[in-house]
Order: sequence, then C-alpha cells, then structure tokens
Amino acid sequence: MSTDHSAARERLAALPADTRVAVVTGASSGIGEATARELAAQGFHVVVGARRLDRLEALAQEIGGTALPLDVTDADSCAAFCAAVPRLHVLVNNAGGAKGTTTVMDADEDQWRWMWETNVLGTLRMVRGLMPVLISTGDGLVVTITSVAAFETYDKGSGYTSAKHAQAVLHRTLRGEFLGEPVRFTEIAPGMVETEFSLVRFDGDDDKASSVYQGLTPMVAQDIAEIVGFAASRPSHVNLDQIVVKPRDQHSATRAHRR
Ligand code: 8X3
Repeated sequence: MSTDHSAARERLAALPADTRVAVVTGASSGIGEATARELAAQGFHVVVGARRLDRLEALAQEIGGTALPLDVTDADSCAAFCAAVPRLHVLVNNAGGAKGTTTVMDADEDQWRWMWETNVLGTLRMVRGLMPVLISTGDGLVVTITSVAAFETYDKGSGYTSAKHAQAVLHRTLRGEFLGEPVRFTEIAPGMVETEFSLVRFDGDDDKASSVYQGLTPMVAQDIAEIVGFAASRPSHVNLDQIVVKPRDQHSATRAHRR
C-alpha cells in the first residue's frame, strides 16, 4: 500500500463507530460526483475513487470524505483501493461508460476491451475486493449503476450494450449468491443523463455529444444520485432490486420524443 492508502486506512479505521462509510467509484464527475455529495449529505463518510485526482481531492475536501486513486481497469489499483477500506456500508459501482458507435462487423477491439474492463471487470474487482468488509460490517448495500442498455440492444451499440448486460448479470447473480447474508443489492438502470457520458462515447466531439440530448429534457446526475440516496436510506430489511429510470421524453434506448 502507498502512503496515501495507509493514511486513508488509518483515518477510516479511526472514524466513530456509528459513522456509516460509502465507496463511490468514478466519483470525479457526473453521477458519481453527485452521488458522493448526496451520501455525504446523509451523513456518510464517502471514500471517492477515480483516476482524475485533482477533481477527486477537491470533492473529498468539500464533503469531508477521503479521496483515493482508482483505475477500475487495473487490478492492482483496485486491490490497493479495497485494502484501504476497513469497513463499509455502501458500495456504489458507478465507474463505466461507452466508447464509439460501430456495427458488430466494424467493432474496434480496443473500444470493446475498454468497455468490458470498466463496466464489467471493474465491477467484478470492486465487488470481490469489498464484499468481505460489506458483510463483516453487518449491513451492506451494493448499488450498481447499469443502464437501459442492460435491457436493450440497438444497432451500432453492441460493445456497450453487451458490457452493460454483462455487468447487470454479474450484479443480479450476487443477489442470489449472497441471499441470507447481511447485504442488499440495488441495480439502477438509467436512460439519458446529461453528463460526460456522450462526450466520452464520441471521443470529445461536443456537437455529437449534445445532439444526443437535443429537443428533450434529459435527466441530470442529481436525479440518479437522489435515487441512490433513497435506496441507501431504506431500512436494512428492504431491498430495492431494480430501478429503471428515464426522462419522460425517452421511451427506450432508441426512441425519444424531441421537440
Ligand atoms: C446510457 C443510456 O439511453 O443514453 O447508459 O443510451 S442512453
């Protein structure tokens, strides 16, 4: 463990026994950042993980949480992050995303690899690394942010829809494998949320990214953060299994009403 990680572990271990602890991945922007703020407002000590450390540290300072570097595509980075968390009540698997829009025949293997690494293997690594502390704390919750792409397929989206399906299947399987243990599992599957999501998908092309949300009112990160906060504030015998949430103007991944 680096000095950062050891210091974080000591700090987290020294928190008052009744302080609830949450981990949010991909917390430097968008849904992750809003979720970290929401959980902090509920009294959680939030450990925020992401690659962009400057943004992360500013956020941790603002919410009185702890920032730790995290690249969910890197097994060692995940292991070091998880080893720094001595106890935990809520894990929010938010890190993920899409890259590119191509047909299966034109698939770019690097884009596929990135999508499977961030969405699927990233979730797998964080769940495996943190499940022991979620269970030993006696009241755990795993929230995984999937997508409407975990339910649907669409042309030129297979790299992303296949990764989101796989991430969701991994999450839903845990609900059965941990039945009887003190841990809950909530999948939140959003439709259009205006964040950096489309900017990443279209490799920084602003025009393409904003055209996704043109003529309708998309959700914002806070809309999803409040749902995570709602799930996390239910009494521990209540498990919200699955929440699909879309803008009123969005019917499905491929059909929306635009004005
Ligand atoms: C992305 C959902 O509806 O913007 O996860 O394609 S949508």
